[in-house]
Amino acid sequence: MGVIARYREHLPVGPSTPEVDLKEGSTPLVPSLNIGKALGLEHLYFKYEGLNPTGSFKDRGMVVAVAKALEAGHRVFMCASTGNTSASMAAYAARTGARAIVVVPSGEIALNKLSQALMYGAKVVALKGNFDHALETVRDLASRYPVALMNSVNPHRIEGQKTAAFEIVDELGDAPDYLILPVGNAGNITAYWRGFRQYHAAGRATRLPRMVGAQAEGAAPIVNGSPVADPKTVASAIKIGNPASWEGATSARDESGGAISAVTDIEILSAQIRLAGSEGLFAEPASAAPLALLFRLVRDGKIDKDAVTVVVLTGSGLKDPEASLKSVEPPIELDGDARTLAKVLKL
Ligand code: AN7
Repeated sequence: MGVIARYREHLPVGPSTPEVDLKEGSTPLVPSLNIGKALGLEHLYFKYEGLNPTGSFKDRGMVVAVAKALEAGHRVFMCASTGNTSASMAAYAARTGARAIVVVPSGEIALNKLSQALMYGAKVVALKGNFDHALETVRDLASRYPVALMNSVNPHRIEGQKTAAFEIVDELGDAPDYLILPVGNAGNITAYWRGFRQYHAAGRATRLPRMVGAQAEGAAPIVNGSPVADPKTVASAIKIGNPASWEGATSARDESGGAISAVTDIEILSAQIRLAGSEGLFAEPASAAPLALLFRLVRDGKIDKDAVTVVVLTGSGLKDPEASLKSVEPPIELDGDARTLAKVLKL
């Protein structure tokens, strides 16, 4: 079942909305076995969004945005992207026979995300400049031409993405104490907060979580309180200097009593490798930013040890292996037999 079928009554869909799905959503909430123990946290979970059909959480919002765009008669979809949005939009366009045009910052997105958009048959434009410039350009174009803008400024994207909050509450039986996630264009933190509030209002949860957002230090406009002209980080998914949903992020933070803080690239890569090596969960660098922040919050004594904490792993590690390979030992090159192999392995 996809997210529209599963959460229909909470979504802006009706009888004239076409049925679209790639069986997205319903991703696992994996309990931590080792990191939680090491940190002294009894109830640590990872919401593994990398298991969505295109490998990131973007599929949740895209399926709703695509269904609504088709309902409105659109047949050309367009977005700017740091990679995952473009992969997701291209997949749903392929599935529904629509045209996909994606604009990515030239040379700035992970190869595997680019390969997804190309394989799904999108027209890909690599635009000189950063993501913020690409988004500005696409918004300008969409205001003048008959194309459906599929970035998270499209309100249906946020509607679909809020279903991840519903799933967490459905599985835990209540909202967690902390929800920690990466913040780039800030659509997802906006969406989760809406989802938690709606479920709370509907009596499905007795409490609301504190919303904690992680930005990368070189791309931390919300933490700094002003846009970053030339954002820099190894986590290319969140290399964004002027988030479209800025207001949504600060509201989520302030209304929930949460925080948005920055972590360094070194902290991100070391959290990524620890997550993979001690939990068996490979997430892309952007998705490791919230875990890096959790390490710091625990170190600073800011997380209650018996709190229920959910870290959102927004995208699969397979999206951007190049970034991750910099922080692990390369394979051992060997020409030899079992004896030489055993010697090299010190068995
Ligand atoms: C893995 O694909 O902005 O704060 O164009 O791919 O909702 O933007 C991706 C963002 C976190 C940040 N983790 O979410 C895009 C894009 C991953 C991401 C984010 C992104 P938002």
